Amino acid sequence: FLLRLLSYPDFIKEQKLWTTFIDDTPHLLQGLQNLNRGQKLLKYLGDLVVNGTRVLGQQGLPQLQADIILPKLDSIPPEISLTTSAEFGWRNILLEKGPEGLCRAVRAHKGVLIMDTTWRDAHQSLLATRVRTVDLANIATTTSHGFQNAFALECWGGATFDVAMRFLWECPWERLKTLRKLVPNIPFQMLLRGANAVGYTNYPDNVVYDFCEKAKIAGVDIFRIFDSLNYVENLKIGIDAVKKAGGVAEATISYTGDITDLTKTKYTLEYYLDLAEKLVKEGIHILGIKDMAGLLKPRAATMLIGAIRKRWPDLVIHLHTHDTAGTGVATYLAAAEAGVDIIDTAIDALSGMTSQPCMGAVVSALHGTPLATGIKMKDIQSINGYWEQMRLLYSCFDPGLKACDSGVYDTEIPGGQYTNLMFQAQSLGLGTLWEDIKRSYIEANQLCGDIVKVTPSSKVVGDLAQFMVSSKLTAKQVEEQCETLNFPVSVIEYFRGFLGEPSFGYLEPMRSKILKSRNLEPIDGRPGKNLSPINLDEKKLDLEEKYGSDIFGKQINEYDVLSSVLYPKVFEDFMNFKSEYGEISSLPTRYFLTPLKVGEEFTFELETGKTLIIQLMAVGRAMEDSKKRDVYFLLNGEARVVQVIDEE
Ligand code: 3PY
Ligand code: ZN
Repeated sequence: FLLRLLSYPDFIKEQKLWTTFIDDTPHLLQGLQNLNRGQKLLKYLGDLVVNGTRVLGQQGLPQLQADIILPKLDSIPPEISLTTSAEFGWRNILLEKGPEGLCRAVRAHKGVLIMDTTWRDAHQSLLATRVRTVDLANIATTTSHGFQNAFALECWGGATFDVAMRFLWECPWERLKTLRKLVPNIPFQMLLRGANAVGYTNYPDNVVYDFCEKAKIAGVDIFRIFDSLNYVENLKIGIDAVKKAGGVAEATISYTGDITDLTKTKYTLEYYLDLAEKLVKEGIHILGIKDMAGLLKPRAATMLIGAIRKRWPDLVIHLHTHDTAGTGVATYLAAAEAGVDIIDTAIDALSGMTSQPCMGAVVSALHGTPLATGIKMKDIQSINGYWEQMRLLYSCFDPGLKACDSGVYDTEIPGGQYTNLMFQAQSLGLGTLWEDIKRSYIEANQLCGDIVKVTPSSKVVGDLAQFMVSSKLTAKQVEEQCETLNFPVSVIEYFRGFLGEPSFGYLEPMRSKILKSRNLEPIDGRPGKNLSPINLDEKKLDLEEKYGSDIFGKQINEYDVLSSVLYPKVFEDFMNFKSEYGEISSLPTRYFLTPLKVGEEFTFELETGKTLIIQLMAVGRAMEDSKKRDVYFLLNGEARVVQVIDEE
């Protein structure tokens, strides 16, 4: 290829500058880029063959080892569903009338609206957040048609941001931009952890503002803003940042406890109404109720939604729950009767238990009533056919939860964390460990002051629970020995005040003892107000210097700057991965997770119009001195070899 390039007449005769040459001959540059990408991709596949599965946490291989069948929708001609996106949807109303106009239209709408969480929370809660962009993009156009009456698709934020880079080696921003192009008609919603953005700790305010601005530009319409302690000062920053970015601000109450239990005196109906009042005062567009652990029983939904609706007749109310105990559908039906506007469901194959309630169940339960959702059961079934395959494709990240767990009313473990903790307990192989962790989680929550548990405060409680189990400590012992115990960092940071203020304060004298014995000053008030702004322009220059440019252009853009600020180490590892293996996000998941067998061949589209046919030919022996192995492929009929270090 290089010989061909050098013999190119313009390059030789006119001694063109490389840059003009690139502009004038993009086809040649494309060829070079493909050559480079192809070789790096083979390196990834070779590595998989020699060293086995690469994605951390992968247990075994995908159960689905066949080509994916894309569904057809009865409602539209088959050729359209895969090529052209739908045009009509709630996003048109948003673009035309702005956030306030959207909210007015929602309130005027008779039925209950559905947000589909399949692309974010459902796979975060069931499949360790491992669903890749390529598998979302493949169903995106069809979804734009099938769910065009949906209020929104939740597709970004929460854990998807760091997991994309950390485990899938893909850029979260590119995911958002890709999906946005394919779904122009349905609003996109993201989960924003308030002053923690999409991280696990508070960031300087300017980072939160810049993050929201970029997220809006890249494609987010609606931002669900929550704070892991329901700390209003933190929530305010998120609300302001979203509004300044021009997004729809859905400020959120995180629900814990049980308002129907009158013996519980902390998280009462009054507590939630008071919080809602404070949020409404901030000029929010939508009020979210985030029941991250699935604790909102049907009667509680009637009480809470009923009271909010009565006090704020014009306010759009959006309810989110998890189905861990199995009461999710009943809760939604009660909420619908009480005046909720929007409810979150997941496509059937990725619903239930720690995920959202089943879309088909909710849609059919409301069908034929004045509260009908506008989504057709047939379309749900068609799109579900795709997700049934995905459930098998990602089986190696599925902890295989078999049943509901009404014990969640005591443990209060959020859906996403539940499967994570269970998966960890399973991989350590100790039979009773899971029970021990659940018991300690309840105690750890009390030690933290009986707090709202949602990322990142849930991580604090989970870390403390795991610490108690591994150190064989009771709550009493933790309290007694708190001055000397080697607590996880997250626990110390929480007690210092790094996350903000818990609604009912800390457990005393434990907090004071922890800080005093370690000579730590408490942080009062909103942590972000003490953090110096990060100079993002300077940061960009630093990164540009570090990663430079290749002949195809700069390696760093302004989105990468945020990725690096939020997750410095994860971003660095991601960039290192890319420099070794290239951009592999279009590689089909089956081959991303399964090593090829000798002789096996597959075909895929690297990018539009560029098809690769790859066959594994042979694997050489490890060289004695370097442990390297040659791995031989055919790439579009040409022999290629890559060298891989055998890490065995
Ligand atoms: C997240 O923050 O990722 C959550 O899903 C919280 O529920
Ligand atoms: Zn959730």
